[in-house]
Amino acid sequence: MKEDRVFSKPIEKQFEFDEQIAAVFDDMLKRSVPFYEEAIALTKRFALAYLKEGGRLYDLGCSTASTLLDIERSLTVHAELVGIDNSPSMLEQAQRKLSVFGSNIELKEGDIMSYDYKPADVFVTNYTLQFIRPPVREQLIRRLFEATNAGGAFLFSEKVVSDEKRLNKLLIDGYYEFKKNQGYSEYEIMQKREALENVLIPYTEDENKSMVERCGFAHCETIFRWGNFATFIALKR
Ligand code: GEK
Repeated sequence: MKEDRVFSKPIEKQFEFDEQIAAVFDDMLKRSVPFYEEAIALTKRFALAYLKEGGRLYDLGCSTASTLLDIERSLTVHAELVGIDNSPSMLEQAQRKLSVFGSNIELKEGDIMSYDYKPADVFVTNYTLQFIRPPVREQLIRRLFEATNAGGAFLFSEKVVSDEKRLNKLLIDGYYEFKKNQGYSEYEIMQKREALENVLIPYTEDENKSMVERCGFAHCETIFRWGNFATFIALKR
């Protein structure tokens, strides 16, 4: 796995999911998202519980398809697994992995905002809603709710903030310490923070929950939280 050193040089533009990021992406996520592997393991566990025989699961912002491959390996039913991403570089990396594993996952290049979703038992969007502009984020969730089969689930992970000022600072400090412990320098951390400014817009845990409930999901539960990262499940009755 190629090591992520993207932000060790001065940045020239806002954060983009381009070739440079895609090439180091698996390493970047493991070292930038606390408990990434555990969050994916939980996503898999809950996704499998709601995925029915002959059903369909979408992973929105599937990047290099790590989550989908993990789910496919544990499937006990016949189901269609579809990954959507609008970054051709990410999908190239994903396709390479799919070929190595002889996978049947379908990859689609497209914008998750306008994609024509077929009915599905499970929607997954891990660390991706945060990149959707707030004025249209709820629109997307509403569309996902409509496409979710009764008895289905929506699983999502997000970076979160606190609306209590001091707590929010402590959460951010804790996160930077995590990144330092993963081998990122202070310079790299600050550069990435700058590149993500106005690109990654996190909500509070409560804002995420009320958003999906406003869109029709009957219940939303936090199934994992470490500092400013959380994984949720929302159900459609
Ligand atoms: C993982 N889920 O490994 N349409 C399609 N794709 C998009 C859009 C959009 N509008 N906006 C962003 N993306 C993965 C990690 S990364 C999270 C997800 C991160 C895609 C973008 O190209 C990228 O691949 C992904 O969403 C977000 O768990 O890098 O922090």
